[in-house]
Amino acid sequence: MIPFRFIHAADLHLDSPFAGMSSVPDRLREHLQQSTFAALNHLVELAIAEQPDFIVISGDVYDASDSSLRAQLRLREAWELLGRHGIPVYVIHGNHDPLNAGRLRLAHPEHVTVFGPAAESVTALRRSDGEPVAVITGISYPTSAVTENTSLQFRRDPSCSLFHIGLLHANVDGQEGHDAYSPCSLRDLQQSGYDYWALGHIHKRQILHEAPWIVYPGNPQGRSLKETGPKGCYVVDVNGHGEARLSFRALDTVRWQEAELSIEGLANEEQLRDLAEELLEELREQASGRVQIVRLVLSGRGPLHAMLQTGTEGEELIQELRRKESRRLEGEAPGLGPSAPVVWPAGLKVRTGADLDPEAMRQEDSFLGELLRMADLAEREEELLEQIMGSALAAVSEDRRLRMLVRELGTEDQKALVRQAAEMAVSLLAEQETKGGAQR
Ligand SMILES: [Mn+2]
Repeated sequence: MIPFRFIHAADLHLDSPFAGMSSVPDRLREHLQQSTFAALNHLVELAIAEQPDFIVISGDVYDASDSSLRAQLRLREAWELLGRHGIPVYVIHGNHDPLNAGRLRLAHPEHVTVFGPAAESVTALRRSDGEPVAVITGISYPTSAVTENTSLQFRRDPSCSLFHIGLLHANVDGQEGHDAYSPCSLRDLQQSGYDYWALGHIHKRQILHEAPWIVYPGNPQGRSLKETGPKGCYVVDVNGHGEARLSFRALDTVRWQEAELSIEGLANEEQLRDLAEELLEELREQASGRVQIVRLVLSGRGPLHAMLQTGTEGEELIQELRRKESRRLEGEAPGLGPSAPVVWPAGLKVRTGADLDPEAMRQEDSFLGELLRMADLAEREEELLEQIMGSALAAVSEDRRLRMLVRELGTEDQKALVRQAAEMAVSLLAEQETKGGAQR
């Protein structure tokens, strides 16, 4: 085999609207709305710097099937720039940008290969000498919902010794939180004989298997607090033995993240606000030019827990932090670049506990002790978890839509709910006990 290099990206979702961000200042919103295009530019810059033999993009290039003219023009600009540098691109379409979409069809330049609705294969060449280095097979979504296992169409020609790359937009092993399109199993992919499955669809970066490589690069730009952490693509180097080495490269200009803050030892709201401000400043120092959108996660046990249960205190804290950040933003020169890395407090999650000693309570031969032990058990035994969820939600089970919503909850979500319910019950009941005791 001949060594070569390629870049694997997916789910660009160009021109995502960021519709849910009504509370952010206009300048920040504009920056957000440009962020999917900025990630595309970073991808092109990376390719020009790294000189891969080709790029593969595994679906959902556009966010919407009626993709804007703006998105199409920006994509064409990117294609042209790559073309000028002699870098070919191989693309499939996914559920967000299927082939039957009513969008304007700008013709693709010759160095961009777009795969059709049935699996087809092409041979990729090394740019330096035109030697064949890889077989690339791809398949695009003809419509927005593909429910058959299209991975079965990928068949390796056993007489061909070239490195085989499969481009597929699919949900492998039914991952939660994404439509079960093009459903297939890890086993299907392993048994196909392909060396590298360049997947798209799931936005969380993950390497499901090595050699054969089964890889989701994730989307190159996070779009909500559900898509946290560094986002980018993989640069893949294949050596003369057909062994691949992957290197992740961040492409995002806006980073979504959660930041944890413990209320332990805090006596009042002022202390909490001061600590939250300190945390945001720490994040600002680590920004390296990126805008950060942050959800504070309050954790730990302390006297502030009860106050945070009403919801209003937490909301006021966030409003206060936002006011401060907005003022800072207005005072800055235009542009949200390296000189003024914005850290926007987007939300608050309260995971705190009452100022109790649950460890001691767990040992108690009391109702509260029993309650805590049962919640612990539900974390380990799914049968008990189901039973608790079933009886707690019996009242709403008559409603079909509510029933469906409940069914969509993953096991982890259910465990978190039971944990939260136990915590709430214990702190309310413990409070009652204290009050009762005082009266007596
Ligand atoms: Mn997608």
